[in-house]
Amino acid sequence: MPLKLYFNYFSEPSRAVLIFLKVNNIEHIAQEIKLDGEHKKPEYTSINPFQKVPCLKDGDFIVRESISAAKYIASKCKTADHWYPKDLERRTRVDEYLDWQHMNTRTIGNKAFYTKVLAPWFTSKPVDTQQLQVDLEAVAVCYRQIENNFLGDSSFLCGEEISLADIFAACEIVQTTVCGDTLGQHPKLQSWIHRVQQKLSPYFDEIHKPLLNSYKE
Ligand SMILES: N[C@@H](CCC(=O)N[C@@H](CS)C(=O)NCC(=O)O)C(=O)O
Repeated sequence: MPLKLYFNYFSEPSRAVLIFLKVNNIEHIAQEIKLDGEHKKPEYTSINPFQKVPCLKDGDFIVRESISAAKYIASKCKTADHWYPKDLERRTRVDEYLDWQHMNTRTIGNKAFYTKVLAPWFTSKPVDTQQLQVDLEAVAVCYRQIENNFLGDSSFLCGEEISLADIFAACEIVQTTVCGDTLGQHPKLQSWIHRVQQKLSPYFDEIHKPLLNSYKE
């Protein structure tokens, strides 16, 4: 039975897991769950009581966290070693980014996306430009930390080969580009994202199309 991924195109971790499945040519069924309420209906809640996407189902086994799901896929489907290396130190570097990003790339980027896109949509009020500026400054600090503490002089976040860390990071970072020119002051990140995009071609662009077509100004 193929793996089943419940996902949404506007969800960064959903896109990361979907891209990982596709770039590894893993047989799967991808079912889009609308975030306008479908994720809270009993049918989906019985699969993921946290009412979030993504969620991975492998037969009766359900994984409700994106990073756990990606690691599960890497082990179960024996993907190429560079995605999630067996070598302890290399693997720990990948884990380190994946642990760090929850309260950094993800939380900080989400805040800017909320201010720019979601708050005006929920409240029908114009964008709070002062708040957005504060949020974008926090994004810039976070991106400098990624450049200095993860990317350094390497081609990818955890060394010379692409890993799960790059997929998750790139999906978060692309989402902030709809909030402003978040990459303008970060040429190193721009070049890195270009490399990631090429490695994940054509899936990276394909899976980001709904987001970028909806919000890019
Ligand atoms: N820690 C979870 C976070 C998942 C998450 O926050 N998903 C968001 C979309 S990106 C969601 O489903 N939001 C719906 C809601 O909160 O109502 C993971 O990485 O899988």
